[in-house]
Amino acid sequence: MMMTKDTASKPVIGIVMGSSSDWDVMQHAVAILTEFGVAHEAQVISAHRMPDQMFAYAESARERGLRAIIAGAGGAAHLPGMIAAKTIVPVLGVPVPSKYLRGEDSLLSIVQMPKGIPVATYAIGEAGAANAALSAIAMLATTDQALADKLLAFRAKQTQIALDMKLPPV
Ligand code: RP5
Repeated sequence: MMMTKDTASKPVIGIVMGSSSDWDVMQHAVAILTEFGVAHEAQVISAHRMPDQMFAYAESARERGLRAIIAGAGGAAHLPGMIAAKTIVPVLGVPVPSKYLRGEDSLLSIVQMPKGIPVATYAIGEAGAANAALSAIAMLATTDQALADKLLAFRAKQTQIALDMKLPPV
C-alpha cells in the first residue's frame, strides 16, 4: 500500500485513490495541502480490490480526527460513494481520467449519488484534485483564521495574475 504522510501533526485531511496510477492526478491535491501546511495523509485504497480495508478506513476516519476525505478513482469509480456510505466525514470525490472514456465514466459514477449519501464532486483530472483540496481548506478555514488568511492571499495572487495578463497585438 502506497502511503505518504505529513508527519508534522495528526492528519486532518485524508486522501485516498483507487490505484497508484491515480497519483499523477491526485498529487495535485497533496501539493495544495502541503502548500497550505495542512496535515494530511495519502494512500491507495481500492474499493473493489481491498473492500475490507476501505470499510476500515472509512469507519475509523472520524475517530482518527479526519475532517474531510478526498477520494479519487477512475472508471466505475465507486470508491468515493462507498466511503461516504460508511462515514459522516465529508467526502470530496475526484474523477480520474480513464483510458477509454477519458474520465466521463468516472465523473458520472461519482456525481450521480442517490439522495441521502452525498459526495461533493469535482472536475475531471488535476483541476478537480486541486479544487477538492482547496474546498477542504475552505471548510477548515471556517474555524481557523490563519488558514482563512492564507486562502485569501492565494485568491489575491490569482487576481493579480489575471490583472497582469496581456493579449498579443492584432
Ligand atoms: C480504478 O481503476 C482506479 O481508481 C484507477 O483509476 C483505475 C485503473 O486502475 P489500474 O488498473 O491502473 O490499477 O480502480
